[in-house]
Amino acid sequence: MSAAATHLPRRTFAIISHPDAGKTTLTEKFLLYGGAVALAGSVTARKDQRATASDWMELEKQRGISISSTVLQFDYNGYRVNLLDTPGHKDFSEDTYRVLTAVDAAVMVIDAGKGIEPQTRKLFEVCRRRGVPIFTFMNKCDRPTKDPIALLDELEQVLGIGAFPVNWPFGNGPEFRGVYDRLEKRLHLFERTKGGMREAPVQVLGLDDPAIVSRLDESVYRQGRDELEMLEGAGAEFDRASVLAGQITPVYFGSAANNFGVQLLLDGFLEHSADPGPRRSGERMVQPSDPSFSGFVFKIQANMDPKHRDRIAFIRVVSGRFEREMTVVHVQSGKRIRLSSAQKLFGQQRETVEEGEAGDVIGIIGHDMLQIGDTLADDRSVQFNEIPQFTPEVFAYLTNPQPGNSKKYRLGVDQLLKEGVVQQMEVGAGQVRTPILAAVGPLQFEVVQYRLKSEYGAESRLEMARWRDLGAAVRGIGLDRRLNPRDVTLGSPR
Ligand SMILES: Nc1nc2c(ncn2[C@@H]2O[C@H](COP(=O)(O)OP(=O)(O)OP(=O)(O)O)[C@@H](O)[C@H]2O)c(=O)[nH]1
Ligand SMILES: [Mg+2]
Repeated sequence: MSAAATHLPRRTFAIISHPDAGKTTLTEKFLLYGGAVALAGSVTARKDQRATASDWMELEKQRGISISSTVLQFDYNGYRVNLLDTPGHKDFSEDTYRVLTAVDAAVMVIDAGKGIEPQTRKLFEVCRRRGVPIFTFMNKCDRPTKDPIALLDELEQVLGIGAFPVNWPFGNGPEFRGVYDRLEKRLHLFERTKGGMREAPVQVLGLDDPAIVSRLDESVYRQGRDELEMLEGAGAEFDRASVLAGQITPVYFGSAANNFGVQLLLDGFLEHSADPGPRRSGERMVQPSDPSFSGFVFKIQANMDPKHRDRIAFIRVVSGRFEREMTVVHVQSGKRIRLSSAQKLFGQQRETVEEGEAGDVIGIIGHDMLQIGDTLADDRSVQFNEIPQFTPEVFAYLTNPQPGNSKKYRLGVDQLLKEGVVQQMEVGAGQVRTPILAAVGPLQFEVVQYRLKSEYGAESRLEMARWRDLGAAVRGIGLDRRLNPRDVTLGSPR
């Protein structure tokens, strides 16, 4: 890595939304435009057969949904981008919420045919509470959408955030031809490519260019112009300070699958979003410019690479410089540890990273004591407390049906608990304490069982705990329906 490259400004952001709005597809297209992949994953392939850089887990490929967030780092246009694709399904929202602690901005993807869906709304609220600026991508404009003006109204009415359309769609659904960039005052007309695997050819014109006639239906052109006039009449100016304060969301229209509007979004986002921000440690804010190194673990994932059965702790660097081989304090244990095996991540792929700075996400291998939420720092008085904890809503007993296989079973369960795939609690009183798995949603249990089998070769049997049974068990320690993880002995993964 050259010295110049290490001084690239950083952008660290998550892509969030309700399931299926197109986060992974958009991620893949960012990578395509960012020059990080040569061909975008098989977007037109059947859902169960696709191959994207971010949905690398076997179960994700099979189901066509994202289960676990993924980190992708690449350089583009003078920036070092740390991009985190998150799962939309609410059962995996714990993972998504943890990722939101590690980013400085979010791109919220909305299916323009559906408008704001429940999970998008929840994630938006989390971002707002954290003061994270939000950029909006109205996706799937290649299919019939809601009226664009109504979509802006929805942002304002449902989410209570001001909306500034940075670009504006020309044509709707099959007639969708392009977008007008209101800041640059240029119309971008796109052409579809087969499967959207390559960048879409684009023609950029002024709004009065006579060449438009040959490319656009008169009615599409008229309508676009009328709507633009109306927007200009409303008189709002683009104000970056309001964007960074989370009061206004810049809105971009497009179609991730067809690569329409993707580059405008990426370029606009990088230009208008914020540099890495500070994080709180007790009473003080640790600034990115602070020379001493600090960071925290926001995610742990094992077995990402079947060739190396190891676990990676994902760290967000908050301040100072990271250098390979550096020794830092693991604040929770007070021990000094050497960060020799540090990796830069690109989905499932990784390569050794020599240095990093505030905003970067780095993978650390081989320190089993690291847990989600832990702080690594030069200064042992720094301690971040970023990671939210969820109140579980579903509970299950997990048992090993193959006593001869208990070593693999135990190893797998321990690891998945450390990753926070589910939580473990103990219910009951005195001598009779039974471990029970607790999760936000039942799909988390499915992931546990699937991963136990595929990554550890361990069968398992799961039995959902009914509230009635659980009630009897938890009454012993004085709990009721409002069972809260803090009130229950957490099976220590350490
Ligand atoms: N028509 C159309 N389909 C799209 C577009 N973008 C994505 N899709 C499709 O929408 C489906 C869901 O896309 P994903 O990218 O997996 O959605 P996601 O938001 O990552 O979903 P989860 O991670 O499971 O929450 C896929 O079948 C995509 O091909 C688009 O611009 N137009
Ligand atoms: Mg996804």
